[in-house]
Amino acid sequence: MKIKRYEASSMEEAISKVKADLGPEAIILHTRRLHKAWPFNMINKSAVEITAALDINVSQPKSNGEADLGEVDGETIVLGEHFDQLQLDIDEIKSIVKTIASQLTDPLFQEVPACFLDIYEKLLLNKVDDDIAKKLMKSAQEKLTTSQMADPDMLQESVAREMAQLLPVCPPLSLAEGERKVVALIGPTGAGKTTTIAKLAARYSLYEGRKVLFITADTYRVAAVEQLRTYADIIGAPIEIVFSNQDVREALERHDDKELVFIDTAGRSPHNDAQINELAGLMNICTPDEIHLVLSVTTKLSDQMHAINRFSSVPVNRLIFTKLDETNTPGTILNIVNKVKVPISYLTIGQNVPEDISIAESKHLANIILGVPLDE
Ligand SMILES: Nc1nc2c(ncn2[C@@H]2O[C@H](COP(=O)(O)OP(=O)(O)OP(=O)(O)O)[C@@H](O)[C@H]2O)c(=O)[nH]1
Ligand SMILES: [Mg+2]
Repeated sequence: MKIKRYEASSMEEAISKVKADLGPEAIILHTRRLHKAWPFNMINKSAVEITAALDINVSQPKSNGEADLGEVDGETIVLGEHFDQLQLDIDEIKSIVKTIASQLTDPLFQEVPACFLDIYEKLLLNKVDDDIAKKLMKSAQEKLTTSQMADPDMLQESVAREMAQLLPVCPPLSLAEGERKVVALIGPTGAGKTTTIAKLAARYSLYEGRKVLFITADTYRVAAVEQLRTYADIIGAPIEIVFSNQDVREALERHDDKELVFIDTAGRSPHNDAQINELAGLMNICTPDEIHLVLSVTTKLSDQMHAINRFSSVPVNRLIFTKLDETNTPGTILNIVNKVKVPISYLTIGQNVPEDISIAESKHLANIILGVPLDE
């Protein structure tokens, strides 16, 4: 086998050279483009290289029993080197094909179209359940045209719309003329019950001129009563401290002119059955129109779920998520409401009373979960 390499400025010219030199029986083994830099890289010139072979059995049979050698530009090289290079190229191609094939068969690429990968990653980072995230991508994709899918804003908007449908919310507290509403906030210790009551009461009292009453059943800590009393004084609303069920009945009767009664309860440990039973008893006496379970999003998902299960002996009909300003993982909200189907009433986003509270709105919350900054 005789092997030679040819360089020319074009493929046609290189092939002519091969033909002229090795004749029409020559076999082309390899072609490649060369980019030759001229001195000082002033000009880039492209050229073509052909490696061609001629079976010497055809033209000039070898009879001296030498090893199978080839000749390139006058040099003699071992033919095996070419096969080694060929083998390396084949291995590289095989590995590329394998990567593509594995991507095509990877369930992720089947469930999450490539254009959604950024959003998908963000959702997982924000702790949205993998199953829910994939479901969202799928339903968003079904509603988009191919050209819409090329637009990142459109993708985000579409996922936000789909997510909003999974986020049940309820209208804010409202009062018809002459109506009275009793609203209780319950939940684990330190979730933000008292602060949230202060925010709500301040808004309805100061902005809407509603007559507000505070009742606190949190008599376990002196500081707890003082905390609520401070807010009551600022708002100019009365506060009743109740120690027994009888106290609750009397307080409600005494203040039958109040339009909005906010009942603050002591933080209860979801692990303490006696505390939960006592709370359920209190709710039986007050029969609130609304019972909001207050959960801090800074608490880990499993603890939030545990609290929801334990507080379910109380007829909770609203969820308030607090401390959204302190979390990077708001996706847990979506996971929770996807399981418990209780609507969200309010979100709180800071310690300031009364500013840092907002009425839960599905699309706005979806944007928060998607990582769109709060003030957008
Ligand atoms: N960053 C932040 N802090 C909040 C928010 N809501 C409440 N807090 C803070 O959380 C802490 C506990 O709030 P509280 O309102 O006393 O909570 P609680 O549920 O009444 O607590 P207990 O009565 O002890 O069960 C306080 O320091 C509040 O200022 C919020 O939305 N964001
Ligand atoms: Mg409190």
